Amino acid sequence: MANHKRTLITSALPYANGPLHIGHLAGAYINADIYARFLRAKGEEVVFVCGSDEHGAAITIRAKLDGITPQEVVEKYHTTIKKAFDDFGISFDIYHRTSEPLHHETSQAFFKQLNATNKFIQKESQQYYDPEAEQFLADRYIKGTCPVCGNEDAYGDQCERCGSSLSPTELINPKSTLSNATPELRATSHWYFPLNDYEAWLKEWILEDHPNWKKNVYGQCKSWLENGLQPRAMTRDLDWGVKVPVEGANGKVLYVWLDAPIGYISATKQWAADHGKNWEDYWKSEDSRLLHFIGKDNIVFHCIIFPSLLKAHGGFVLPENVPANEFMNLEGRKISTSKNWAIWLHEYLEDLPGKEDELRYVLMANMPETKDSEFTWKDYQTRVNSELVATLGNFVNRVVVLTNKYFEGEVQAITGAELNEVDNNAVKELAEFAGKIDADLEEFRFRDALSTMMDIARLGNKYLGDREPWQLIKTNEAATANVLNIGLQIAANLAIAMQPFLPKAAGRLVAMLNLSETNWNQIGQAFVPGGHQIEKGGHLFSKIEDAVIEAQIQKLQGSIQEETPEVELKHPLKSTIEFDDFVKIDLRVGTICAATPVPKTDKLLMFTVDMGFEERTIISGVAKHFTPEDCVGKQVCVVANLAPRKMRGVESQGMILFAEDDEGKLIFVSPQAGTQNGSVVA
Ligand code: B3M
Ligand code: ZN
Repeated sequence: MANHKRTLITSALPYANGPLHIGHLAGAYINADIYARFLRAKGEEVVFVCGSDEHGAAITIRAKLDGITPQEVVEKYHTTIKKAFDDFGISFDIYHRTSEPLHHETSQAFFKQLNATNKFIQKESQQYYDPEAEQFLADRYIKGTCPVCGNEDAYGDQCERCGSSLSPTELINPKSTLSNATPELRATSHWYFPLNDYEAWLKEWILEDHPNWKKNVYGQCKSWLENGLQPRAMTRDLDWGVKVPVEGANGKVLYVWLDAPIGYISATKQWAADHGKNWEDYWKSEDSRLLHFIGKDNIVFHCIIFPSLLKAHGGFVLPENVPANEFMNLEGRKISTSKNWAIWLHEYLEDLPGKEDELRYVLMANMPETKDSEFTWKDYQTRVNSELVATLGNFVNRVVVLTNKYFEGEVQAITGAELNEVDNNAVKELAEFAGKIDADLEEFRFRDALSTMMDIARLGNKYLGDREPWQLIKTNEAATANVLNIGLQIAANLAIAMQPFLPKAAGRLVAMLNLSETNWNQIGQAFVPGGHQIEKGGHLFSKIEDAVIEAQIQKLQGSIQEETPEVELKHPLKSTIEFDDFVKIDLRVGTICAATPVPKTDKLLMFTVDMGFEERTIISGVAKHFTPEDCVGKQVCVVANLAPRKMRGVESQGMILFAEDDEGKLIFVSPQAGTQNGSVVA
């Protein structure tokens, strides 16, 4: 591990275009939070920054869907997202936003510097333009078929199914998501960053200097570099975002993936300004270490594009590591916002109030560290009930309750003469935890670290089970005092080790054990002195009942919105009507007994229709399709209760049904031969 004096931790800036779900937490936030809390517990200098990503097509598309302005979108979701992070104890030192003027200034200055030092190429290109919406289309406004995997819903910049990064012109059968029109190519001028010029440097910096990066991250970078890099446009034709700060760039904004990572810098600046610190200590000083926590879909931006931009600019530190996670699936399916297949954090808290740490625990235990992972409600229940309640909570409760019961809550000093081998082994095993969680966390192995933390509880549980102080008290009070002392040392160790993982429960345990000052380096030690007074016991966690889980599973199944396969309809389906509306229509069988052209028009035919119970005069606009002779004698379906309408001075008393095929050809809708006139069609 390189020498460093301070650490800047970043978590991906979530788009402020919707609420957060469990996949977000498991991907880039809980892990970063554990790491930040761990460094703080060790007394290291650390700043943990994040904020809302409020630009880009993600926002404008949401605004269009919701029928509100982009500004309203970001106001709404910035607040929701910030609250969810707070609720789940994600301990950012600052949660900033890219709509802040400080961010606009910072990213514009960055762009200007690159522009002034000729780091861009300005180039005219052909770009997709939506002739109906009359605007150039951002990559995300174009959908089509992925040339790599055939996914029909690929975006202009990326296929979310196979992960390929695309450019809009690679899409097969492109469509504008604004109007569904087929976009056309038009000339526009943009600032390109020649990423290919950084290829050799990137190969050395990543492939040679950072073989320690996680396999999934290193592997993705390697394949990007092997496939060769292309210049990337750093500006966009869009009216929402950071304005391009140079002459002749009207109507253009910075590419969101240029502006968003600079959000880490502006967030640090704001934090420093608020706390009387110098932001450059974190960004421009060699003894500072930069870590980006992200999900796998952001790897290229954080490992290849942003570092190259920082390098081109000069003067900035580069990320020392980018411990990206893979994705978390939910009950056997990919989490999907559009299909509403997700557990939304705000809804979880409404349904399971006070259970923040429980969710943190299950997400950590299943964190998609090296490959995609899975959340299921059954697993949630099992882990909470058997690990948090039956192991951790039960152990703590027994020690605390028994110490109160036998010794009025006072930790008894150890009586050496009464220690046996089981006691000595427990103390020895406890000592082995020193530095163990650290080793896992330093290498971003969060699942292992969590399980090591739980091993402390397992040790405690086993120890109490072996020594049975509730039996021992009947024969040997001094030995019982020792057992409870050792049990309490284990519980006190847990109270410290839990802090990065389960901050709320750790707080409750610290209070229960009446520990005023703890520090990370106490892990492994029996540090609670004889004579120390603890508080009354209580359960750190409570059992999740079957009914709760059943309700969640039902809720999830009931909320999914299946997407109907997209078929191109010449006549798109009309909106749904109720049955009650349908039965208002009175359809009858009739026979056309006379047909004549309506004078002074080449469109209309006038029919006399025998309805069985009466004759009707009906005018139809079908003269271009049929001659009168074609029609006479045909049996047809008639809308018999349509309000009469005057056409060319004649009252039309109903409507004859025709089918129209894709070529626009009309066909009579006729019942089987010999149907009685006047029959009801229903
Ligand atoms: N907002 C993409 C995402 O939420 C983007 C991350 C920006 S990090 C600088 O996946
Ligand atoms: Zn694909």
